[in-house]
Amino acid sequence: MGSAAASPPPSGKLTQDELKRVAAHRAVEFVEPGMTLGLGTGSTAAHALDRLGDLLRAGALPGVAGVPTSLKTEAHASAVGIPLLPLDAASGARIALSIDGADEVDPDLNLVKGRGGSLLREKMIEGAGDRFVVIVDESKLVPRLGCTGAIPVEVIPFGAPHTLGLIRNLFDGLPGFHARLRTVPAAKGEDLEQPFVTDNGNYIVEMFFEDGIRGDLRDISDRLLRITGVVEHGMFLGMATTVIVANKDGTVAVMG
Ligand code: ABF
Repeated sequence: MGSAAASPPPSGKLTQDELKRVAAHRAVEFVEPGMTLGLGTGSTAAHALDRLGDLLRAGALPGVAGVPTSLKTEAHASAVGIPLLPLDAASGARIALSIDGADEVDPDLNLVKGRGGSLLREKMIEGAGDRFVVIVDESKLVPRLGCTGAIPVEVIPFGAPHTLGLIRNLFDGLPGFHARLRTVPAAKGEDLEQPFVTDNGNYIVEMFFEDGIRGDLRDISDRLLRITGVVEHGMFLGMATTVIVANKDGTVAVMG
């Protein structure tokens, strides 16, 4: 994948988590005093929250506040002292910049997000802002979306097995395709796995494609969203304005 800019490698071999931190810190360099930020979810975005907290405490970013994309991020941001705002244009706080991780990034900078379960709030908040900076380590770069795991779809709990059936019908006969309801292990004392429940009280359908999803992604997106019962899906098409990739060799590529 091409890159617009690459910085020299830091010395020594970095772990995957250190690579995530490198990408996150680079993204935080885009933050300016007074900005309202979209605050992402996941282990990469967590590094950005920590860095923002440090800078805020040092007085380097006066007036910065954030809109959290999940309850977990809300708790983390509060703990590190980032002032929080709701997603509400009426507050006058337009989101200037969102920073978040991704599960996959394709060569057109389309993303799979939401394997952490927060895709709906992420899409609402990151879609509402002026700029969306995605932070990943190199392992997230893929030739096609859906290559490394599920593409999640948030559905309402009512009739979820029915909605799952309608999603399956969309890809009927496609070799290697399967879909299932995401579950969590049975709680102590319970026999059965339970559906995973999102921050919005919804369920997640996971779609799996052999070698990734092929075809017109916008058309597929439209067809998914036309299914009554589907709330949103985890393909973020044309939304990323910048992707920051921390490479195993220690270089950082800034794309977009
Ligand atoms: C969020 O966190 C999600 O949309 C994505 O599912 C995940 C990426 O996680 P990590 O940064 O922990 O790899 O951004």
